[in-house]
Amino acid sequence: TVRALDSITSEGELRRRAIHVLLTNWTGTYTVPSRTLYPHQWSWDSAFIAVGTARWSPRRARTELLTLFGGQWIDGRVPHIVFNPAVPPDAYFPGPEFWGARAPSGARTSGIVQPPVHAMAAWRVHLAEPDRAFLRRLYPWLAAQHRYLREARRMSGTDLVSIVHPWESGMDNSPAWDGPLAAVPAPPIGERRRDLAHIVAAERPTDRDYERYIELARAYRDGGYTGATAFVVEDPMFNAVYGAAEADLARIAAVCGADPTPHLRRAEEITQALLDRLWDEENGIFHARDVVTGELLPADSVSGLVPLILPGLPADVADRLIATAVDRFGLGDHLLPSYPPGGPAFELSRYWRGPSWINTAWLVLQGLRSRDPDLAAKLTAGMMEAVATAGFREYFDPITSEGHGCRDFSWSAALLLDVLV
Ligand code: 9WN
Repeated sequence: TVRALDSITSEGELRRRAIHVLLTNWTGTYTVPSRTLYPHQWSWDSAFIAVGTARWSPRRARTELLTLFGGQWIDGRVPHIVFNPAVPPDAYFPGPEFWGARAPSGARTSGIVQPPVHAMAAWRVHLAEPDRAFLRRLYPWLAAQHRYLREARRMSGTDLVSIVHPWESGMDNSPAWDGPLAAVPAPPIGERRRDLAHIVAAERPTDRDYERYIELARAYRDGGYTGATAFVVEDPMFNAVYGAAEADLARIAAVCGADPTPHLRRAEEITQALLDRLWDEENGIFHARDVVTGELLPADSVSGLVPLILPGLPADVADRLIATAVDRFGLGDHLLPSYPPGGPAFELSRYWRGPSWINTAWLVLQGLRSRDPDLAAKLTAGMMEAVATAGFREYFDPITSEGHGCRDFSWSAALLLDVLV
């Protein structure tokens, strides 16, 4: 009983601290991912933040999502950054001047997207406190977000959507992108990086990576934010989230009195296309496909486990994915790394090349809960242990839980609140 009491007390303490981080990062209309490193509104961050915020203030969670969609473009895209006009333009690079884009609302934004977790988030916000008026308002915007992906991003002509920049994957310097990025020219960018004012270089992407990120973004911008870039990739996590979000859009449509069937059909089509195009039967994991060369990209990444969230994933595929997560990613022994510790590109503390992140753990958890409750419980315990040991850091050493990246990182706090319930 003493043990049980200890763990209850520490869960209460974790919850209190998580809410404190979210309060500190709240601006009045949305939550910054980090006051120092990321002082604007980020697209998929806001979706994760809404999921956790709904656990203590559903009203704020609704505002978070509605504010983000205030940056939506006419074509339906939800930009990966909506810039805060009150923040000095040089606080983050590349800032509003570089992107040179405005939403119809007047908000200055970037021109690329991030994984469409938003319908998943909106559904969870509604479950925390049912609010049909909120869903009715958001549904057409979510539907437009998905229409943009379907119409502008099915670049292989299949049911999968492509990303045209590593930032769109949310896993910027994943080893999966090393091959396609090697082909991108990299003119020097000078001293413009701002991230290195806050975080040691060894925990961030390299200058070579940044040169390519900027070159790809410049080329896409100069093409009017349409068409392809030199980097066109079908990513398993992006597409799995897109499929799972269609399944949640069906639920949202039903509450709004709209027809859920097109969403359900699309969720099935996306699941099938993932199986046809990205499932690597030999290695028991989903791999990204380079749409420029047509080749599957060989690096394993946690992205390749996220299709577990698809409700229609066949049981034998799910079983193999879980086995891969246990055998190669150490799921059950420690927090889920972004890249397998035994792999040739593994780095303990460099961003998306090994460290564990709370958001990808949370996504995998959504798929594990019904399929393997024991492993799901271990993963939840791993998430709690990481933040109890290191605080709400941006990412963690997968073995020791040592914290890396920025402190008081919003989605680490928000998603912890969600799993503490
Ligand atoms: C570029 C905000 C974002 C996350 C991404 C993460 C990182 C930005 C950066 O921070 O990317 O979008 O400046 O490195 O990779 O997943 O959304 O938290």
